[in-house]
Order: sequence, then C-alpha cells, then structure tokens
Amino acid sequence: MIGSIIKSTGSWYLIRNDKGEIFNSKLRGKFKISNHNLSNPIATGDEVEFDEDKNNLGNYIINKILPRNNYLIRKSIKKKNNGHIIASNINQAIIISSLKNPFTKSGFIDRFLISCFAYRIPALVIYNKKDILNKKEKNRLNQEIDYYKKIGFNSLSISAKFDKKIKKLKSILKNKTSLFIGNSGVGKSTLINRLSYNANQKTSEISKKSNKGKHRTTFSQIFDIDKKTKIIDTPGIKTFELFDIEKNQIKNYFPEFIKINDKCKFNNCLHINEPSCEIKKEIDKSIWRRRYNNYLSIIRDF
Ligand SMILES: Nc1nc2c(ncn2[C@@H]2O[C@H](COP(=O)(O)OP(=O)(O)OP(=O)(O)O)[C@@H](O)[C@H]2O)c(=O)[nH]1
Ligand SMILES: [Mg+2]
Ligand SMILES: [Zn+2]
Repeated sequence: MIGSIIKSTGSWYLIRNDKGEIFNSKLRGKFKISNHNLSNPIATGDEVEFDEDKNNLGNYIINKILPRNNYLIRKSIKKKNNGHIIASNINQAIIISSLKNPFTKSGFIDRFLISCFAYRIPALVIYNKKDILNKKEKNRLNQEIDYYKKIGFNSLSISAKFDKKIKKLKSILKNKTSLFIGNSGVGKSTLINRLSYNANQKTSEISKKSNKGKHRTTFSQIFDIDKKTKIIDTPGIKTFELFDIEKNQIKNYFPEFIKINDKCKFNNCLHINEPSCEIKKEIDKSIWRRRYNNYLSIIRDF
C-alpha cells in the first residue's frame, strides 16, 4: 500500500492513504541503518510504501520511501554530523516569528531563509503577535517586512489571537502544503487551530520568567484546511543550523548579494576583509546591516 506520513514521532508514524484511512506504523529495522547520516530516516510529508505486519495484525510496517520532491533539513541537535529532515514534499516553508514573547532572533530567520533557498523551497516570514507591539515596534516591524519583501521573500504581520480575519494569510496558504516552523511560543499551533477544522493542537502560555515558550508541540503533524490546503505544525526550535551547505556558497543564498557578488575585486571574495569589496560598500545602502552581520556570523560558524 501507499500513503503519506501525516505524523512522525521518530519511533512510530501515522500514514494516511488517499481514501483518508489512517494506519499506525513503524519502520522496518534495517531501514534505519541505510540512512546513516540522517537522525530521522522518515519525515512528515514522506510518501511511503507499507504493509500490514503479519506477526502483529493491525500494525503496519514501512518498507520504502518514495522519491521526495523536496525536503527541508537542518543540522541535528544531538548528532552534529547528522541532518534532521523537518518535512518533505512541501510547497512552501513559513517561519512564524514574533518580536516579543518570545523574541525571534534575526539569525534564526536568515539561516532558515538560506536553507530554503539552498533546498529550493519558497520561503516566507510571518510575524505573529502584532497585537502586543506598540507603535514604535510596529514601525520597526514594517521596515523588516518591507526589506524581506524587497529581496523576494513574502512577509506580513498578523495576530493569530485578535485578527478578525486572516484573509491574506489564508490566500497565501490556499491549495498548498505549507510548513510552519519557529521558536516555541510564537503561536504556530494557535494559528493552525484557527485555520484548520480538524486541528485541536494544545497551546501553552509563555513562561513569565523567560518570556519563552514551553515546547508544547512535540511531534510534527499535517493538518487539513481543506482538501488541497495543508499545514504542517512542528515543535518549536531555538535556531536553524545549516546542513550540507558549503561556506563559499552562502553568499549566493542572499538574494540581495547576487547582482553584486561578481563585482568585487576578487571573484572568490567572501565579503569579509578583502580589499575592494563591493558588498561591503553597499551596507546601509541596498544591504541591510543586520543581514550582512548575520552573513558574517554564519560564515564564522564554519
Ligand atoms: N497576544 C497574542 N498571543 C498569542 C498570539 N498567538 C498565540 N498567542 C499565545 O502564545 C502562546 C503560545 O502559543 P502556541 O500556539 O502554543 O505556540 P507554538 O508556536 O505552537 O509553540 P510550541 O508548540 O511550543 O512550538 C499561547 O498562550 C497563545 O495563546 C497572538 O497573535 N497574540
Ligand atoms: Mg505548538
Ligand atoms: Zn566582496
């Protein structure tokens, strides 16, 4: 039988076939070994071949993953040489961020955008919790949004809790499979509960002490908004470390660098300390200093 993974816990998986039937399944043992550089051989969104376990009727065993159209991957937290697939077969990935309670670091957003670019997944930046911002913070946020839009990433601000309609977001999601990722507590599950008729995700208040989320969602799972519109909810993560991306390629994943990259004196210029670097001349002009600083910090991770 063939179906797709709608929930993955790392030890067992829910598969749904195209009739909408759900199967509880596990991986065949040898499967894990053949995918040795991944901390999770199977991810939410994967299409798989599976059979009933003859020794344990009512339980199912995954035999094979069908080729993935795409996937988003980050460095595993536990094993630094491994990658962790966040989800596969998606149309777009959305980082849900917030400026307050919790504060999403710009380095997280930019690392996410690089990975999406490198793995050819359209990426969006959505800022939630607009309702708790004062005027000054809203102005700052609008500038961020404008910059991300200018360099080709759709971006907007919303309030999952107080917006009467989230029309714009709904039209962005329409007829697509979208991945939601972000820090714990930014409101991913709250949003999904508002958007999906079958989602009843538990949400949790922000810790008053740290202004951070409490890691309420523990497994990634697909929810239907309608027949063709799906969202994948994922557990909150602190940051997004790049996996399998080369240091000297990073500059090509900053859209605002692309036209300038070749104008530097040295064609292998990394835009750090090299003389006659055109990228550095553009800082505070066409290049936002914060993006350049994040670029440097990513380069220094290597
Ligand atoms: N003020 C305000 N609070 C919000 C908004 N959206 C969500 N919240 C609150 O933020 C808290 C965290 O929301 P969740 O939906 O659990 O966050 P999450 O991103 O799913 O967090 P994890 O599952 O831990 O990754 C809850 O108390 C929500 O009610 C919003 O737009 N405005
Ligand atoms: Mg959640
Ligand atoms: Zn340069």
